[in-house]
This record gives sequence, structure tokens and C-alpha cells, in this order.
Amino acid sequence: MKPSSVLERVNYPEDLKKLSLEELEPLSEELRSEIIRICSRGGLHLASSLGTVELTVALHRVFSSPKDRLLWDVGHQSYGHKILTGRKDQMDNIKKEGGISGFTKVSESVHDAITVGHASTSLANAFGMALARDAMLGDGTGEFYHIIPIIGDGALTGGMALAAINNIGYKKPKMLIILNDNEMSISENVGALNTYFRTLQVQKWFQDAEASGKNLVRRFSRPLEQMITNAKDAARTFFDPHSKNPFNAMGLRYVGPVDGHNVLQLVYWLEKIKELEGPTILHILTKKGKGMNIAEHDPIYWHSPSKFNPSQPEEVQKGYSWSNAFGDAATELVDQRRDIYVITPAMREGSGLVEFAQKHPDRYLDTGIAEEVAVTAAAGMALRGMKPIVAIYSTFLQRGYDQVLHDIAIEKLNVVFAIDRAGVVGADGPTHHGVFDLSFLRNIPNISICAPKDAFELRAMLKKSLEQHGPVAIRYPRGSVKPAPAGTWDDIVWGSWERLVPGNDVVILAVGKTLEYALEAVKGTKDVGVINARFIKPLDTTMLEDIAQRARAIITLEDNTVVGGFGAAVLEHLASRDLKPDVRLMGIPDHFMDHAEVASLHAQAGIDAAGIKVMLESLGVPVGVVVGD
Ligand code: HTL
Ligand code: MG
Repeated sequence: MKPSSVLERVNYPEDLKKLSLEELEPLSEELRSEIIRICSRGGLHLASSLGTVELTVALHRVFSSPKDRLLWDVGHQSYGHKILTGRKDQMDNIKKEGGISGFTKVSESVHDAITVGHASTSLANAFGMALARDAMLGDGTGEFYHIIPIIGDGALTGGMALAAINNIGYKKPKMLIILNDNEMSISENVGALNTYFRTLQVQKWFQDAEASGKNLVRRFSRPLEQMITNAKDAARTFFDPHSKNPFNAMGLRYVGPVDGHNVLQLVYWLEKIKELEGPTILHILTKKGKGMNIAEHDPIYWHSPSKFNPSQPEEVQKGYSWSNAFGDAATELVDQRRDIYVITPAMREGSGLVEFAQKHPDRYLDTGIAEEVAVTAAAGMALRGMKPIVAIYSTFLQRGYDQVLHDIAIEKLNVVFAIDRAGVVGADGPTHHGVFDLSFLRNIPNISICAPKDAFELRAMLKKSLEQHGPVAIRYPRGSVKPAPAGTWDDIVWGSWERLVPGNDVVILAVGKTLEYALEAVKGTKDVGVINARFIKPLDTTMLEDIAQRARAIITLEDNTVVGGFGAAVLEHLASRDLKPDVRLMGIPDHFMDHAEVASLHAQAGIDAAGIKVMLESLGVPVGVVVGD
């Protein structure tokens, strides 16, 4: 930050209100540079926050947070908001252990109206807030305040957002919805609404060109209102009762599209709309990565880049991940059997599907941020003879729970779920940890659940899963894995566990990623067995019962909540057979784990090698090495 900077004088929204209008642009530029500097550390949401700089400044100029409520959908574009609401000094610790969250969080700041991470929740939240406000106003127990949800074009593809609009347009509470349209989700945005927005955008370009051609010199010297009216205008549909605009049709007032990078124009529109009754949607056009050349040109990579040098930013190649292993396997399999159809709810890059989408556009579907649609569309495909593979993050499958149960499991449809980011995910924190899938899927009849120990097993499971009756969930973690050569399709007995270390005194049953910790922990011990418990449902009951009869103690180990997870499944089965060995459950504890490095979270949960050694010692097993070294 430069010593004489405007940003230096702004720590809270009140400070921003004291600035002259002319200072808002320099403030925006400084905010932008600061965001680039902060994000150069890597692993942060850069491009989205760059795109909302002017909007953030304008909102805090016109409205009064925290009295007025700003609801940032997803929350990944809120870095500017955090900087302007008292958290400037904490930004270097954002997403680090003990630091502030990468999303907005109610318990973090009074200026954060909702706790987020998942998309499409802002509108329903705003709807509820508006009804609560109006109920209290009616009683004389509360006062008026503005409610401003800010939703991206990607987040608007979520069914929940669209269903909320249906409610808002019906009840018509006063609120201002900002539609931040940058034509991008993480990858290119999809859907019919997105196509419609482009027609509005072309209309705006035309009008802008017309306006600037006539009035280029006077553009900023005459009143903005007159300029916009003369431009015939950017907000034509606002005044046109016969407009086919879908928001109008659903009972909202639509204004736009307007330039989301012209801070003064934004201030103007916000001031004006502030006075209007009922719900209004202000459609602003922004550029993801705005102000940083390389990010504007490749907003997909710069959505969340690795570490970079701000004065010479460049892309960094990432290693081979579990997602790549899945994507490669799917790309090979679709050449073997043409009945495969891969579905992603808006996570092409993250799910390792870039190559698949390019090579097989006729077997690839991006539903937008509509997990429910992804799952039930898979049901429809399976009903009509295809083999759908839903590639989905564990945390986002939470959105599609009833769809798995009701639309797929009852009729035993063979839909495969490639569940990525299973387990704690690290810096994205509690909204994104995938530590519930074993528990919420395990109780559904007809489903199989498995977790590979490496890329070979992932490939084998994927191939075999397409031959099962009923749904199959294959869960694997975030991070890197050693690639398995193309063409390798190991065989695997469905439902079987694998004994990796012999030993009968204490036996560790480990799921997926935790296996490596178990193998590390038992080094140098005697008679401690390690099992690759690769099937969570069905369990390998033959092996389990055999172990239970011999072992003094069993340890279950999983990167999933201990509540209703793999360990619970083991206990349930043993109880049903009246087998009563000493069983110790190790897994994610029954509270929301904060953001931190994965290794640190595993250490906190006690499921890393050190934690397992502690457990072994408590069972009287000499572990040799002192814990914690
Ligand atoms: N599914 C759900 C329910 N929530 C989230 N957050 C995702 C998937 C993953 N996700 C993001 S950010 C993002 C997705 C799909 C793109 C949002 O696009 P939008 O915003 O247009 O709303 P933009 O990035 O500024 O263009 C995160 O997990 C952070
Ligand atoms: Mg977007």
C-alpha cells in the first residue's frame, strides 16, 4: 500500500462514506492491487474478488453495513468486502489455520450477513430476512434496513436460487438483488438464462456504442441520469411493462444490464433503486479477473491460482491428482462402452473432466450448479439404458441426497457416483469438508460404497461399478496420487477387503486415504494387522468376522465423521453377530472442523500416524518411536 493511499484511510464503511466521489475510483484500483498482492500467496479466490471491486465500493458507499445486510452468495468474491469492513490486517492470514475464513461467516464479523461456501443460498436467506424484518416492523419491534443479496450468474443456475425468486416475486418484500454477471461459473457458465443474459449484453453494447458515439466528450460531465435516458437505454426493460424479461414475469423489477466496473454509475443506480418498494434485481456486467490481464484472459485458471509473482504472474502446472486419475479412467472407458454418460454440476476442471469434455461432448453434461438436477438426470438416463457417472464433490452431494435415495436407490438404478474431495479438504474449511458422505449414503438401501487406496484401485472400481445392480459411490480425496498407466484394469472382487499387513493382536481397518497413516503407524510394531477396508458397503463380513474372532482389539479408521460412518457400520455388524471385541473408532470428531492444512486437520482429529500410535499404546501395543516426533 502506498503511504498516501486512499485505501489506507478506509478501514470501515464509515470511512468510505467520508471520501469524495472522485476518490472512489482510486480506492477501487488500490483495493484491486491489494487483492492481487494477498492472493499471490496461492490457493485463494482471486478472479471473482477482482470482478467485484467496484461493486463492493459502491455498495459500502450507498448502504450502511452492518445495519443494512449484504449477502454475498458463495462468499468467494468477498475479499474486498472483508478489507473494507475492518479485516484489512487479517487478510494475510485468510484461509490459513487460525486466520479468517475464505468465505463470509456470521461468527467472524457483524458485516457478514450469512455463512457461506455453497452456492445459491443468498436469495432464500434474503427472503427470510425480509419477512422477518417486515414482521417486526409490523409489530413495532424492529426497524427498517436494506437487504442486498449479491448473486453470481453461476450461482443463479442453482435450483434453490430460482425457487427463491419464485417466492420473492410472489410475496414481493423490499430487497435489492444484485446479479453479478461475468459469464462465468468456475468454467464457462451454462443454461438457458445464461444464453438470455447474452442477448441483453449485446443490446447493452449496442446502446453504449451509440451513446458514446454521440456524446463521447460530455459522457462524464453531464448528469448520469440524462445520459442513461438518452441512451434509450441500459435499463429499457425497467420501464417497459410488456417486456418478456423473465424476472419481470416472476414479479421482480428488473434494471440493467449496467457496467459493473463503473463505480460512479453503480453508485447512481444503487441510490436510485434504494428508494423503490418491492423486490428489484440490478443486473451488472463484470469481468472475472478484471484489471489483471492474464486473469481476464484465463479466468478459469485464475479462479483459484497457485502461488504467483504479482509483477510477473504466470500459470503453474499442478501435479497428478485423484481427479485426473478419475478423468483419465472415464475417458478410456467411454471408448470401451458407449453407454457411459458423465455428468458434472459445474465442476469440470475440479473433477478432472477437461479432456473428457473435449473428446466426448456427446457424452458429457454440465448442469450448472444444480446438483439435484445432475443426480436426477442421471436417474433418467439410467432408466433409459445409459450408464451415467455423476462426478461430484462429497460436500456438494449433500445437495442431492433425496435424489440419490428417491430417484435412484429405490429402483436400484445403476448410477455411479465419483465422489471427489472426500474427507477434510483443507483451506476451504467447514462448508467444503467432505466428511459426511459415508454416513449419509450408508443408510440408503441398495447402494454400494467403496474407497480406493490408489489409482489402480480407482480404475478397477470404476470399471466394475458399471456392471453392478444399483447405485455405486466411489469416494476419493483431494490431492495427488501416483498415476496408473493407461490400459491397466486390475481385477477386484466386489465387496472384498485386502489384508496389507498381517497381524492378529490388534487389527486396523482403514478406509482410503487413512490407510497410509495406518501403514506408517504400524512400522516396527508386532502382530498389528492393517486391512484396506475398501468396501464400506457391503462390508467384507467374512473377513471382519474372522478378525473379530481372533483379535484382541479392532481399530476403525476413516476420514469421515465417526457418527454413523464406517466404524459405526463395523460396530453394527459385530453387534448383530454377537461378536464383542474391543472396537475403537477413529475418524473426524462430531464438530465442524475449521480451515487448516489437511495434515493439520488429521492431526487435530487424531487420525494421522501419531494419533494412531497413541491409540495403539493405549491398547498396550509397544510402538517404539515416541509420539509427536
Ligand atoms: N456447488 C455448490 C452448491 N456450491 C459451490 N460453491 C460450488 C458447487 C463450487 N463453486 C465455487 S465458486 C463456483 C462454484 C461452482 C462458481 C460460482 O460462479 P458465480 O461466481 O458466477 O456465482 P463467480 O465465480 O464470481 O463467477 C466454490 O466452491 C468457491
Ligand atoms: Mg459468474
